Amino acid sequence: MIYKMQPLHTNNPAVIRWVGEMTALCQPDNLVWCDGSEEEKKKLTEEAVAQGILIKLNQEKLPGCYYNRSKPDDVARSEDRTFICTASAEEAGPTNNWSALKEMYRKLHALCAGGMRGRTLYVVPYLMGPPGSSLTKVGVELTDSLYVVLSMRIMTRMGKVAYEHLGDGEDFNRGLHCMLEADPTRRYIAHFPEDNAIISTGSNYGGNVLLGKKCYALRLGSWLARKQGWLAEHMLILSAESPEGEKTFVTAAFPSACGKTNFAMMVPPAHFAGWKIRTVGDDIAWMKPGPDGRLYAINPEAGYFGVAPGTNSKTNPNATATISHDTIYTNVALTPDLDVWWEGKTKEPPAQLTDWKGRPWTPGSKEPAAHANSRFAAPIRNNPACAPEVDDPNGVPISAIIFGGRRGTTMPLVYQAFNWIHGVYVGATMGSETTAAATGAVGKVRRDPMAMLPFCGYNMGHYLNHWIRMRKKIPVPPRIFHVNWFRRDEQGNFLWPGFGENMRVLKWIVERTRGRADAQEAPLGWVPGPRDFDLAGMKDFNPEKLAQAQAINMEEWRREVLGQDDLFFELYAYLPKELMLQRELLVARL
Ligand code: OXD
Ligand code: MN
Repeated sequence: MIYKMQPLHTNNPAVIRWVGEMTALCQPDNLVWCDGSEEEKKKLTEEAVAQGILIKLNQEKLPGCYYNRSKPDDVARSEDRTFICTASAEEAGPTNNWSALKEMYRKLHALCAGGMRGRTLYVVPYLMGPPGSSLTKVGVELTDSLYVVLSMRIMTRMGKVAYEHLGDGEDFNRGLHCMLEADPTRRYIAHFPEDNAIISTGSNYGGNVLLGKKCYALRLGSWLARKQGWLAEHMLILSAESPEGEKTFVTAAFPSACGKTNFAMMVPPAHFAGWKIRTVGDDIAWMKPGPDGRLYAINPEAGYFGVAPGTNSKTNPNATATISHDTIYTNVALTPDLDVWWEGKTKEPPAQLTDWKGRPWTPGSKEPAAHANSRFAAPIRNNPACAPEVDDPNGVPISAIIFGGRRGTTMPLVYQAFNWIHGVYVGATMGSETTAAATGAVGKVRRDPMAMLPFCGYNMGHYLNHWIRMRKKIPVPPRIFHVNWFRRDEQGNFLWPGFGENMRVLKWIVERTRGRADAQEAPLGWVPGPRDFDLAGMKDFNPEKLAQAQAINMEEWRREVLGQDDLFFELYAYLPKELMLQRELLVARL
């Protein structure tokens, strides 16, 4: 096939050679080299609308916004189809699906052979991280999905900037996405860490196909981080500025769809006048020790790929503003005048909608109007609370790392680990109820070490060892905390109001890192005493309720420690002995 002559935007021989090989394999009818320009965005958006891939939303209400409806069986990450492909199964470890490298290449090359006939292959160069940072990495994604091209343009720094960073080097991620009609029987999300390569087939869902995000920044990122002595984590990054102008940077690891975006964009209640919370990132942190011995973090992404349901001007006003323009929505519901709606957007649903499957919907309909994992992709700069540091190549110094899951019982609102090693144990044993972000059962507690279970690109036991070893590389380590916004009383009501009120927890954390807040020693770690936690101005809350939210129930903790057994058993051969000791110490304290 001879492709129409067009600008390649790069002379990099390795890129040109690889694109040539993949083109020969997939045999698209057309080849388009993307440059990331505004004109290109306009042209590709028009094409996506003409082809029915995107629907243009009401431009008066939602300027620059478009809508995509996916196939109903392609709505979430497919963890059971996600593979780490290495020479030995041990490298992938017991918590990952493993495939022998050669075997998976053979299988996927056979699936992709001629897989783009009649279609266009887009070459999408992108940066993960701000230009000029030593952590920043280059990727090139080849995809036959216009939805992916336009979403990558939001989620990464896409275009010529990536080729400029790469120069004539060969160190870039080779990502091939062959959509194959989003056919679940041909769905594979395969990672080849030794080759810094990804092949994703048979899906068009963001988490499976926006290859810079989960695949590169987390799975391959974590592999590289271990080799090179840094951390690639499933964490938001926020800045908390006090009324005196003192900024404290914090990261937090919560599993998918457990409120990272809400926490990263939090608006403090009136009582905290003068405090400013700004977002550096809402999903991924790359962190490296800096010259002053502290841990510095960058957000490798340039956009938010957030869960729509539950988002409204009360739960997350900054997200509401962020997604009011230049956003791609997926699988939400549509109003007759082409506005968007999802469960929890307004108290009363509109009288008439088109649901995420394209069917007429009314409030009497049995199924939700929007899919539980319906999403928005919006540029990071849309956020009115975007931190000015997002483009700082040096990153931001981290004072606290917070772990947290979605737990209806057992876990108190907040506690602080005694030290780094204890904090690694707290993160490693994190449990959370599963959500709609991945296909499978929802609401089942699973162990999710550091919220990385689906995203660790190598042996989880080695990953926990890496965390333990990092202590020696960080002379001034962040303090480590655990939070749980989701604990319920016996009637099933949430014990803690959450959202903006989480500022109270954050303030205690900030003050702890600054050595200004007191704490009491408890079996789990340090906890705030009644005078150390600011409850002023709270309606329907009092110290008794706080005590209930903080309570340690021995029966629940017995089950909790036993519940850690599954993970410890699975990882036994690789588990750092420090974690076994921490477990013994916890049992002794309980
Ligand atoms: C995400 C996820 O999309 O964790 O961020 O699933
Ligand atoms: Mn995530």
